[in-house]
Amino acid sequence: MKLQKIVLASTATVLAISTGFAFAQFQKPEDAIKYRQSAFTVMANSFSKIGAIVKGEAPYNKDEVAKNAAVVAMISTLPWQAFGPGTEGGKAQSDIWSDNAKFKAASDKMQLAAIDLNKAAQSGDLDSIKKAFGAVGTTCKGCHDDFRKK
Ligand code: ASC
Repeated sequence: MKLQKIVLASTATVLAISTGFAFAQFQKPEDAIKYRQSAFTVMANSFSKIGAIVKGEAPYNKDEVAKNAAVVAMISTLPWQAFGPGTEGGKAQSDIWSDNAKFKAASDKMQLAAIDLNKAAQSGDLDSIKKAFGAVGTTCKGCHDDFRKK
């Protein structure tokens, strides 16, 4: 099975598992901050590679988009476990902890949009990829507006 297919099949499972409890352990708050920032960095790197294609700055290549969308879908499941109690800091706003339900809803939205982008990427239909890319970008921005320090 190709990586993308495995990711597609397993993302829903990972989502279901990770909603119930945080499974990462961090020694210090800084470790959690570093972990979540690293995950966002890796995700943004793949997302922007798709963005270059969507914006017409790079030629469309199905495998390239499929690979990067799979990375986005997989990595999108990871940062949230590193926002546990006592890990305030970095660019995270305090609302993440004071209104955690809203933060969780925003993160779920992003992960579901990333699954849609991955499906579109595996299908190879550029119009669907463009739509799904825009939808993911909206969820990134929404969360940044509400929960990330400027
Ligand atoms: C990116 C990136 C984000 C989102 C966001 C969309 O490429 O790093 O955080 O897109 O800017 O509005």
